[in-house]
Amino acid sequence: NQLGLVSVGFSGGQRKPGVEVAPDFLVKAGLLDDLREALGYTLHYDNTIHTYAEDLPKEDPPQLNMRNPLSVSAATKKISSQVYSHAKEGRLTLTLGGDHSIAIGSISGAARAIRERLNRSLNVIWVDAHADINTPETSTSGSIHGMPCAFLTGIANPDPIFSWLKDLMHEGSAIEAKRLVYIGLRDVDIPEKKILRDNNIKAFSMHDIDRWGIGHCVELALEHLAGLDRPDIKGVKGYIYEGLGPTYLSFDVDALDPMWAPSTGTPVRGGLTLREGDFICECVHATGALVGMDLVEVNPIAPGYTADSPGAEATIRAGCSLIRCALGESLL
Ligand code: DIR
Ligand code: MN
Ligand code: MN
Ligand code: MN
Repeated sequence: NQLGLVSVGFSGGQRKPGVEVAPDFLVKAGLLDDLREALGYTLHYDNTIHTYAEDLPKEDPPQLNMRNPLSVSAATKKISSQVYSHAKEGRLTLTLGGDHSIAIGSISGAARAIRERLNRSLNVIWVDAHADINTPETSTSGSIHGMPCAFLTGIANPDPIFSWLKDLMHEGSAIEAKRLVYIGLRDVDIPEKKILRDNNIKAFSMHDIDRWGIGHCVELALEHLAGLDRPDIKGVKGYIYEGLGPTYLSFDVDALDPMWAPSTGTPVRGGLTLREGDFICECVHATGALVGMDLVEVNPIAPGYTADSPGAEATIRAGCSLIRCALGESLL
């Protein structure tokens, strides 16, 4: 049970200060002791919350409708190699954000290691209120945390800002669009809806979850991914999805309803309960196919909150709970 932890204190993928302090608060809430003592992981951690300050340019004006493009590129390039170093040793990786732009790094690094070690393609389960699949052209905010899925799938051209990403790509993408599955969507921009349709990307919105229940939606999501590698096997035996390949879980805390996770940059009402979020994480853990996880967008000082406010504390506690569930807390 080897776990590689990367703490990322970076907020340049969006406009609200505060997500960069989240790893500090998650750690202070006792997360590391839980991982080591309750869950029995051997932790590989440099005890550093990386800001990549020495890599960031002094001036970073918007380019090609992206805010802080050079900073996000420099930080994610480093994150990618940090996650890769852990994953190439066969460790499960946990990346604590920071905003969701950091997934450009964590997922590209994990995908590279999985391809080199196992010669397999990485599956990604993206749990979020948002699809984060704008291209620089379709984005109305210019915030790169709304674009990671476009860069990872090759739907957005990494050149010239993320040109380093091309070295990690295989046949035009870091991850294949068919291996990306969303859960929890409810605030998807109009051009993003077209991107999802045009690329036939699997998504379970809050509407689907209301209609079919979280249990069935998670089952369908896992069946879809498992079927990509073993189309001959249909159905589920317990939680063993035969043939399910290495799978990455990228969890944006704003997937949860603001009742459970209010202290985040872009809260959207009508989200998952904490229990539904924990359930998704438990199911992914139970497959045995989880190779890495992000927990992003916890912002203890989001507008209207202070770090010691009940809303911020609830959000931090929710983040810790999601991580523990993905790493096996609920096993009996
Ligand atoms: C919006 C909001 N779709 C954008 N995105 C996110 O800025 O592109 N908010 N990710 O958390
Ligand atoms: Mn989001
Ligand atoms: Mn939005
Ligand atoms: Mn997100």
